[in-house]
Amino acid sequence: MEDCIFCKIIKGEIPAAKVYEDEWVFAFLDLSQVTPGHTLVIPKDHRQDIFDYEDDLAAEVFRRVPRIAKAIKEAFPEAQGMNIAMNNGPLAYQSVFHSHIHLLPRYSEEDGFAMTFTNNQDKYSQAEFKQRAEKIGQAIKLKEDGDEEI
Ligand code: DGP
Repeated sequence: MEDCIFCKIIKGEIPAAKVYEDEWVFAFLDLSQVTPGHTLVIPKDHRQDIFDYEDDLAAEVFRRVPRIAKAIKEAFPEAQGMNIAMNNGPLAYQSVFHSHIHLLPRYSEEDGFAMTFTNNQDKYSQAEFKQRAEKIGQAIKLKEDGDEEI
């Protein structure tokens, strides 16, 4: 896609520290290096975000993530863990609109990466939980009925 920095990186028009490339994905170091080895995995075909993925592309992209994650861990044995994140939409902190998966090796609680989950468990009844789950389940079922199995 024209005017997409990540498409330009794939084409070699903008320099990047390449980690891995094959017919489906391109992986390179995130410029911000939140932690050492912070890597982005992107589909070679431009997709804006997760909502833009079809099943086959998702299978190809996501099945490569564990292999790249293990390689990062091997290259940086000091890493004690890894956060894997995908920001979808501006509200979810997406700033580059060519979808990408962040692989962030973790070294310590003070290594620069932070993520907060609020626990709202006490605010909702069992009935509300059930209703929410059914709503999502129903939407998945509608997709299955429309020939899009998951
Ligand atoms: P996000 O906020 O999830 O959309 O993350 C976008 C990331 O992309 C951000 O962590 C910085 C990185 N980034 C932006 N521009 C470039 C670039 O030109 N080269 C590289 N290597 N990374 C970039």
